[in-house]
Amino acid sequence: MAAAYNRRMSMPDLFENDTPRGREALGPDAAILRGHALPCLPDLLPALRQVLQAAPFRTVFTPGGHAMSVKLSGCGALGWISDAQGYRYSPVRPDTGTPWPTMPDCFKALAARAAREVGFPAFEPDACLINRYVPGSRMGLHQDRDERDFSAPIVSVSLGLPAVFLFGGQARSAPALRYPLFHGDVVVWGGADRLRFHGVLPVKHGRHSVMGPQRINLTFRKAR
Ligand code: MD6
Ligand code: FE
Repeated sequence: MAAAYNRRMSMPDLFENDTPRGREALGPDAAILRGHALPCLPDLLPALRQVLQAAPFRTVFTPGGHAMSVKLSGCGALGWISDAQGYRYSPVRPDTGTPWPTMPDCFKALAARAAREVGFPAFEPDACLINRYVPGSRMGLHQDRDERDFSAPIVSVSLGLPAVFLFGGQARSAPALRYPLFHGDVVVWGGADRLRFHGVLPVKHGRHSVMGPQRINLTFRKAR
């Protein structure tokens, strides 16, 4: 995968596909795929609406008892939850005790295609965490490390209002670079970059023409 990174660095692959969507390397095994989700939004947005009708956004509390500024939902066999017992994945929703909505096929296909483009050809997510950021919502620097197997990447899809993504190093203290993320952008990080610290700066006020006054982030993981 390092070879692919060198190839990307020496020859930006704007024209590798017929759509000049562009790719920005964030590391040897991490990249932003600009606009990668746009072609599937006609299927994805109605499917997302159905998932959110079945499992509405909820406020989630950290193990320390603080409300997270993002609101959470999810779909797939497993959902990420947080409460006084800690962060973990659960096959049932904490509010109802019932399973999470099924992950729509177009969600899985998008995540698998994005992962493949960054060098992870066998990505089969079993969890899709859905986060809603209203203006002012943020995500502090953290590692995604509640999954059992770090050989699978994380795939993150941005919808709605723009945000600034922080991508740091393997230690919290390492400096983080700032990357703007826009509606339809997809970030993939795995391999050597899988445990890098990352976060999102407070989302600025605004109204997105399709999504309204919010940013929604879908993060796909293989939890088990
Ligand atoms: C983003 N989100 O919103 C990146 N991680 O672009 C995350 O890194 C993230 O939203 C863990 C849980 C929820 C998240
Ligand atoms: Fe994360």
